[in-house]
Amino acid sequence: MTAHDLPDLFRFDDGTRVRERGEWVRRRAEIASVLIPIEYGEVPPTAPMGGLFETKRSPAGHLNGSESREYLLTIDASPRVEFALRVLIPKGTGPFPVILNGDACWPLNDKIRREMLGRGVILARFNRENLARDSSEPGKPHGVRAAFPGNYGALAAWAWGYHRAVDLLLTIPEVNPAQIAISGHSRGGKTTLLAGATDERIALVHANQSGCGGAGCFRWQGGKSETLADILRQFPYWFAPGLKDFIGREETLPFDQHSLKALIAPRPLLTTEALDDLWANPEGTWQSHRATREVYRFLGEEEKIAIRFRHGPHDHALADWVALLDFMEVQFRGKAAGETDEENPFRDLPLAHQWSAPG
Ligand code: GTR
Repeated sequence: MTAHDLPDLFRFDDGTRVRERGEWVRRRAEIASVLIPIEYGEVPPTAPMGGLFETKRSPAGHLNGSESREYLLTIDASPRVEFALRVLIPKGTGPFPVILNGDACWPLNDKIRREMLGRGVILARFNRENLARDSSEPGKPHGVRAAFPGNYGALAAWAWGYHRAVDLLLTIPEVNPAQIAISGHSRGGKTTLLAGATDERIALVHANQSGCGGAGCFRWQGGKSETLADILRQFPYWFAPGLKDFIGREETLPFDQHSLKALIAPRPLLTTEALDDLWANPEGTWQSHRATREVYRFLGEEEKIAIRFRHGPHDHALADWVALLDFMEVQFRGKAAGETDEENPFRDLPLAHQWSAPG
């Protein structure tokens, strides 16, 4: 690293070190209490489900013999928050593992759906934009922000949506409650990291090309990657308002994105990256992976963290979903891990590709 090392995950705020596994819980709480308010604002409070209505059901025989259901979930708050969850249940005898994905604002092709169903996995999708708009126009408070006013950004509101969707999934008999995985792309991947970091019912977390504010380090920017200044210029409303104070002084942040990932440990965590998607900082994501892996190692669970690279542009592509399904089979079904590609794909890059403090 040229300019600044990543903050030490094993150093308590009082300067002492985490020495035993049992002390990690306390260090984890400390990291969360610093990182979440500065970067995302608080995640809104847990709120009970007010009602659950199954609004549609297509009998088995749909895609790959699956059954499709749509639920309308309402949350008791004032005003009421509501959103739909579409669930595709594979044929066969459950309970099944689940992939929960909040990116229903974006299309998903049937090839990907078939791949999941063929592997015996439930796909549950919701549109996070029904929880908080993806827009910098302040407009009238809507969704979660209207019900729970606070100093948090859209990523926190979307993460809250994941938590409420988990509440719902836990009422569905075909769902294996110990095998709920979440997966999101780009801004949706930033969301899954935060959602997974703040809810231990989530058994496995996947972030695809999540970049700045996701799995990419602020302190390690690969060439042409998005910086804190870039992201806050365009998307300030994703984050807590105080994050802007760190523009140009990223080295003073009391955390980096390895800290967010470490909050998920020792639950399984997969990051997938596209080597041609430079804006999403695959190089800085490799660095956060290396640093977080130390925590998994310390906890004796190194095989629960993985990173996969592919060539190609920014996209939640079939290959990324396949990497997730493979990882789920290893983690949930004890399948032996295949070849891994966890070697530094950037080791031959010139140092000029690495970030140094501005000015
Ligand atoms: C970009 C943004 C990225 C990423 C991406 C996306 O414009 O700068 O941080 O989130 O959008 O969500 O597709």
